[in-house]
Amino acid sequence: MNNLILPTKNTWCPGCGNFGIQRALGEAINKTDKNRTVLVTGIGCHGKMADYLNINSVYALHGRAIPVAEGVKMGNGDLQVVCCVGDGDTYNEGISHLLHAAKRNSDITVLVHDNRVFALTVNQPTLTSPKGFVSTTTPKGKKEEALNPLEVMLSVGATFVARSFAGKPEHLERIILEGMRHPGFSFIEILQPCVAWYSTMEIYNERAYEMEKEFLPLAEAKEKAQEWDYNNGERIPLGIFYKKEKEGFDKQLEKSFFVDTEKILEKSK
Ligand SMILES: Cc1ncc(C[n+]2csc(CCOP(=O)(O)OP(=O)(O)O)c2C)c(N)n1
Repeated sequence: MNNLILPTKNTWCPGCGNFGIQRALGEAINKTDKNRTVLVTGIGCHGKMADYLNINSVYALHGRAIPVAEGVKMGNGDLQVVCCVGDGDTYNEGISHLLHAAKRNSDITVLVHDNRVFALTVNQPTLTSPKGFVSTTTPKGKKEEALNPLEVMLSVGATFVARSFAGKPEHLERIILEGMRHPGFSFIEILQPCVAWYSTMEIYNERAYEMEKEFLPLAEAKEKAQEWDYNNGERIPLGIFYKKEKEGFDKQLEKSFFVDTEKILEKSK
C-alpha cells in the first residue's frame, strides 16, 4: 500500500503517465527515510507531484528546481533530495542548471517527467519532441531534430544515468531507489505518455525494453544511448546505462570549507 499518495483532488488527465511515476516514487521513498526526504519540483503538470505526495516539498520557479535542490542539499547534507522536473522545464527553460549540477556531481536525484511536450500550457514542442511534431507553435511540424538527453548527460560527466518508463512502475521504482542511494548526481529520464498532447503509450509498450546488461563502461553507455535518438530507432533501451563512484559536491565543499577555515585559524595564531 502506497501510503504517501494523498487523497487531494487530482487534476492530471485520466491515463496520464504521472500516475505511474507517482506510484513508483512513493514506493521508493517509502523504502528510505521519508522524514529525511525533500521533494523539489518545477512548474508544469509534473510539478503537482508536490501536492499529491505526502512528503516535505518545495515548488521552485519554472526551470529552477535543480539549483533550489542543490541549495537544500548544501544546507543540510543529511537530507535526501529528489527533484521532479519536466522536459520543457529542465531541457528547455533550465538546461544550464542541469548541466552544471551534473558536472559538479551535486548529490541530488533528478527525475525528468519527459512527455516530450510543454503539457500544462497546452502543447508546445520541447527539445525532446521529434522532428515533424505538430503543436500550437509548429502547426506545420517541428523543423529541428530532437535532443538526446542521455548523450548530453553522459558527455558532461553525470555519475548516474538511467532511463525508465512511467508504464513500468516496478522498473521505475528500482531505478529511483538506485538513484537515491547513489552518492552523487543521479539523472533519471522517464518516458511519460501524455494522453492530451502526445499519446505515446502504445509506441513505448511496443519498443521499450529492459537492458540485460546495465552499468556499462562510458564509451559503451554512449553507444547504447544512441540506439534510440528520440527521432529514429526501432528499440528503446531502459535501465541504468552508467554509474561511477565519485564524492558528491556537498561533501567536497564541506571538506574544503573546513580545511580553509583551519588554515585561516592556524595563520591567525
Ligand atoms: C519562467 C516561466 N516561463 C513560463 C511559464 C509558463 N509555464 C507554466 S507550465 C509550463 C509548461 C511546462 O511544461 P513541462 O516542463 O514540459 O511540464 P509538463 O506540464 O509537461 O509536465 C510553462 C511554459 C512559467 N510559469 N514560468
